[in-house]
Amino acid sequence: MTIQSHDIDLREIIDGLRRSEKMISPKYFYDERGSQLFDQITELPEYYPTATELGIMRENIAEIATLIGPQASLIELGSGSSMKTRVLLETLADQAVYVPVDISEDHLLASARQIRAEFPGLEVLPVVADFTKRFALPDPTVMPLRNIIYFPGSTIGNFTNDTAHELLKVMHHESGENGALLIGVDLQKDPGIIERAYNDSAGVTAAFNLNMLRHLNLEYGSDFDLDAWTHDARYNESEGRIELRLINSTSQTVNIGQETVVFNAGEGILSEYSHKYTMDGFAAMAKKAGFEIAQVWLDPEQLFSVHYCVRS
Ligand code: AVJ
Repeated sequence: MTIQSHDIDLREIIDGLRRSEKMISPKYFYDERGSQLFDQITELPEYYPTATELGIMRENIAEIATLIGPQASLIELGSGSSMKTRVLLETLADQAVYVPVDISEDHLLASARQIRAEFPGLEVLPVVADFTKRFALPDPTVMPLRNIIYFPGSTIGNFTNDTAHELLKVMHHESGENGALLIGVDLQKDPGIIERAYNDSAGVTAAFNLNMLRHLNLEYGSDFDLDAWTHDARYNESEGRIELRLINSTSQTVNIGQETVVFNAGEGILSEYSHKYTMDGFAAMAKKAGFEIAQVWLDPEQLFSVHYCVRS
């Protein structure tokens, strides 16, 4: 990380803590330990999204590969450990380039190295970037025929309507002339199923949430008293989203950068939204950003959806 982007992040964090409801962006979950904890979340029995999406991909992979076609550049936003991508890369025989984009550098480079070893003919060009802001695409040695933006995991759910729209517009731009978007979208369902997915019995999601403060202490020199915070996750039915918070049990003053932030006992920090969509709701959002849903695949229980969107 450059000194400059570090300072910009610090400013963003402090600004979030100055709001009437204190908040920190979920992107600060993902240091090395946070990325590992997230990988553990994806293996929890209660966390249905990953296994369900993987099942949808496996079930429909031939059709997906046909839609993508040969010699494409697959640009994955928030690639993490690139688990779901393997299913794609194994089937896309004549694939030109894979561009994994992630904010967690060590994790990204390690999984890029692994993908390179597993797919020797594939050009792998990792980009360390915060994909919520515009970033430059790398230059591949052979010009791909088209760009496919891959955004699995329902990471879109982290964003409120306005910012999700902005992000979809960036993807629209980056997909280029005859490009497309392949996106995983978690669906609205029985709130009990959703709440259990974010309150797992092994406590991994709690550790993941709390790791954010540990990350801030290490990387941005804050002094959150880590023992004083607990994990809270509840489904907001009217907004159709899970809300993760860190709740403070004591009152404490936290130093961060050159500033101090006061927390009352019981006060929370909003750390994540995870929006769940209806099919129509997502289609409307995609349409506003210039995408048309050309194909959609679901699991039998209709927990999760994968959409193939083309430019309208
Ligand atoms: C990576 C944003 C899709 O919202 O389900 C999992 C993150 N947070 N458990 C999600 C997450 C807590 C996850 N996304």
